[in-house]
Amino acid sequence: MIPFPDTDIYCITDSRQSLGRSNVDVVRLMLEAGARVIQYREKNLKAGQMLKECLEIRALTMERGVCFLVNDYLDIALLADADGAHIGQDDIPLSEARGLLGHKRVIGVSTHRWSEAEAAITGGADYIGVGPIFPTATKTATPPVGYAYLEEAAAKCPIPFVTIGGINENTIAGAVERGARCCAVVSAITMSEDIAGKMQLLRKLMSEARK
Ligand code: TZP
Ligand code: MG
Repeated sequence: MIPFPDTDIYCITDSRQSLGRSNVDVVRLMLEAGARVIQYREKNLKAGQMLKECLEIRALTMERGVCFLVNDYLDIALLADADGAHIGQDDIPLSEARGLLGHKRVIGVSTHRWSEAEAAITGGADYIGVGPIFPTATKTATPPVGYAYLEEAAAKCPIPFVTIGGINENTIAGAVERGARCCAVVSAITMSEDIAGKMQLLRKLMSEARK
């Protein structure tokens, strides 16, 4: 199993926002651009199609030693032999997910406030998502939580955390200045015609904001 990496950008798929490209094609571009973690997040396709894509993505990520996580679908994560899964507050609970996935696989949990982070940390999550920080066009049930929770997580979180929600070239420096170390990005990358160029720009803005 490939462990959760220490990295700057956490790439997430979304076939509805990929300029007509398949998730597999988008992931190929993310990998060519140096992504170290990929989350397959899909709200549109049927399970059979999702599994097919995940098997292809597993092969591509395995070749490069890239951590591959599946959002929501623990069955697909297991069937595709992904490195783990990502769950939200309304998904299969962490304890049950851990029972199914075991301790060798990564489990990440979305959180929107510190009390949820504490529960995920106590429950043995490998990392947490922190957000949505900014408004986002990507489908999510939760309104933006703003900088306060990011700053709290940056100060207190003892496990890796991933900052998410409306992260793009205009917002990423502000997030890093408030303590974001790894940023999860959907549309700014999936909607880009030049995924490598966009990832390079986001990385440069992050490293400049860290100075
Ligand atoms: N969880 C919190 S915000 C979000 C998810 C999945 C969507 C982030 O998408 P984008 O396009 O990077 O704002
Ligand atoms: Mg979910």
